Amino acid sequence: MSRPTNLQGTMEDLIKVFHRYSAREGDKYKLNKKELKNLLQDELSDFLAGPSDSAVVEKIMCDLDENKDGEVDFQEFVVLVAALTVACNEFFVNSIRPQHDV
Ligand SMILES: [Ca+2]
Ligand SMILES: [Ca+2]
Repeated sequence: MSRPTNLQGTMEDLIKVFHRYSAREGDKYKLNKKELKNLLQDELSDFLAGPSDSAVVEKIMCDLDENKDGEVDFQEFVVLVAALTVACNEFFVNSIRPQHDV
């Protein structure tokens, strides 16, 4: 089987990464606070300021936990990924097209 297109591959990777962390404790399909912290630390430390700070993790957890069950499921997790991707894109667009004075 050939390697899927880049975007498909990226989506598969995203799912794999989520499950690598979510399966560690408790509910296999949800991230508890510790699992979320590990994921942020290991995977997103360049994007997020102070992922090892428990107050930061607490805030992210709170923001993401849409249904307030105290854990982050995949659907809630992709919201974070989407938000970070948008932020990255803005940075990228701004860096290749510098803003002109108005
Ligand atoms: Ca879990
Ligand atoms: Ca939740």
